[in-house]
Amino acid sequence: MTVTHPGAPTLTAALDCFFVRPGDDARARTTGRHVLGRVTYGHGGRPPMLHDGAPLVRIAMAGDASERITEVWTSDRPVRSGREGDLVYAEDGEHFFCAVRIDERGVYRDTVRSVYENAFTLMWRLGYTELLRMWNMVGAITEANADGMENYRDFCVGRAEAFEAWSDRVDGMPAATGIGSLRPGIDLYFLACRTGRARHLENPRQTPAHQYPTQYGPKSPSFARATVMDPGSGSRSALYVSGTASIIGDDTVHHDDVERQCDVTLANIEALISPENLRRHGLTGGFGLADLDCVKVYVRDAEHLPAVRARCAGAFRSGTDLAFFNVDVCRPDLLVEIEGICR
Ligand code: 3EB
Repeated sequence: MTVTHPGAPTLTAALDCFFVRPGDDARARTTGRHVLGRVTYGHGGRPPMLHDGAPLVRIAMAGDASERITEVWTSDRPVRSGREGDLVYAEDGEHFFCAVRIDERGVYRDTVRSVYENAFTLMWRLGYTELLRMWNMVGAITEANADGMENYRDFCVGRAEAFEAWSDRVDGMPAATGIGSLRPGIDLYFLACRTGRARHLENPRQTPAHQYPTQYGPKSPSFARATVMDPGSGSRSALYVSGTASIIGDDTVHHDDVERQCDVTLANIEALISPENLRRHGLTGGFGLADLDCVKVYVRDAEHLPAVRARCAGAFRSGTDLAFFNVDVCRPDLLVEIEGICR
């Protein structure tokens, strides 16, 4: 969905994202730009900190079979960064990046609720009232907490309570990822923007996650299937695709068949980003799988990685920034989950 403004020069989007691998020269990609945040999907997980004037988030996502990447968010505007309690953040006047870690505990719900509410309070106070994209990495995601509830369901309760408490101010739930990590505790980071620029999309093939029946947990997951950020004048729009899995309606389909789960996941993304679906939401334009970039692929079982890599190689444009992680997915029967950004 390249939105063109007649006569305007073609500018890159104000907000940009790319992956850096060990040995890559990141400086070439940041020349003339300002870093809003760095997220290392690496071996050691640590609380977020300020590094080189920007938040640095380190999440334990790289096991033997995963790549170690750093996701770098840059802006064409100067960035101001800071800390507020446990929150580490940066802003460029249009976009807000924020990260926080929740240490391991027996039950997460109350802490998740207060961390989310603290984050909403901060972004709101700084004038960033619209959520764009959220990532939640949950350690031991399908294991039981101290009450015997799955950690993911426990997390979903606290998150839903925060969204309920803020429903008069936070307008809709954004695109998100909820995925396993390799270390106990929850790492989360998110992007927000100024009012009036975000539109949240649902997928006609899938029940909205916030309407899942209670068989999946006492509170349904608080996220949309995608969020479109309206371009500033002369910029390209971006569509943020949530973590997407082999779910039709609210059912996991093709238990124990990773290739078919991959195909359903890709078909779900294709339907979500299609011109038809954007039209359904009153938007023009649309995308295909070849437009997806900054793709992250989460695979539960290491032995499935070759098959998933092969399927993805056939689906995405060569040259797509693509990273694979060997981590648990939020339902035990989901073998793969894929996210990305269209622009
Ligand atoms: C699903 O569609 C798969 O809890 O934030 C995907 C994306 C999933 C985000 C979240 C969960 C989340 O329900 C799981």
